[in-house]
Amino acid sequence: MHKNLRLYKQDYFISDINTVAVEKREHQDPFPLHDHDFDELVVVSSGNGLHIWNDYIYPITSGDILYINYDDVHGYESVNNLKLDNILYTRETLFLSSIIEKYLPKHSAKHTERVWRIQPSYIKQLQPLIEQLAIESKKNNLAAVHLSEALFLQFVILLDRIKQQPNDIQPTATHQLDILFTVLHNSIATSFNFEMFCKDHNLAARSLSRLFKNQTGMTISGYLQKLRLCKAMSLLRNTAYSISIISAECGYDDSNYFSAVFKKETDQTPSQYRAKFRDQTDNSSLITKTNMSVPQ
Ligand code: RM4
Ligand code: NI
Repeated sequence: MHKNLRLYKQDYFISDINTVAVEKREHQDPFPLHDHDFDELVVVSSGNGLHIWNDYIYPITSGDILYINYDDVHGYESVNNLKLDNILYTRETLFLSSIIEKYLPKHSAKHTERVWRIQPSYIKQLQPLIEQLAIESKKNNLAAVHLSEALFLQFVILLDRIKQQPNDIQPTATHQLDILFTVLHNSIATSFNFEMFCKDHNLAARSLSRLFKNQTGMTISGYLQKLRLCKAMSLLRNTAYSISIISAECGYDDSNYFSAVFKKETDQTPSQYRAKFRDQTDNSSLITKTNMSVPQ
């Protein structure tokens, strides 16, 4: 295992007794992969960028709320005027832990349950609370620490309430496509059900598929198939994985079906494709299932 950058509480919290801190980023620069010895709530207020989160890459933009666990590895890339606020907290040692915990996603929750997007108008409403918290958390007396936690509690309750609210305002077309692209890119190895996706995100299926077609010239399933084949080609070139492992990594349960699709789309079988590259590559540089993780 290689070591990532690790950020420490002592560099961001005003003293040992503080349990909450605010780090505002008017311009979040690209930031290398890291973990922390504290948890982090990220509120994105404008701009956009790519958020690398463990093995996933998500486009992020205004209204995104992310709950990062201390042991998550994350970072930012391709940022564009990305503005965010980090609320750092030591989940294990909060004085108000028993109440605050009720409003935080579980440590074990999947990423998809630790990120959501709220209307930008809500972000505006939350801003004054972040400002207050920023001021309070810079004091190191016990009352200020308690007050910071009370403000943090207020913050997570409001976020939870916003999340519960029926979201009847349709996100903009760009927003909808953004969410769809993200989910598709994260569905290469798993199944994807468009109807379910639309239901979960409260989106109109017909107009979204039309939008998608206009934007990409492809159907949604055609696009996902392309993503899967690209991934398969990369695995065939760069790894020594068996065809059945590769078909599973690319979301195909049946490797015969995978091979048939591959042949239809590329005019060659997966093994023929691999052999073509194998002639030019030194086999020892290939990744085997045991010596490294799959390159993304
Ligand atoms: C960085 C970046 C990191 C955060 C630190 C405190 O700019 O936002 O994710 O952990 O600040
Ligand atoms: Ni971080």
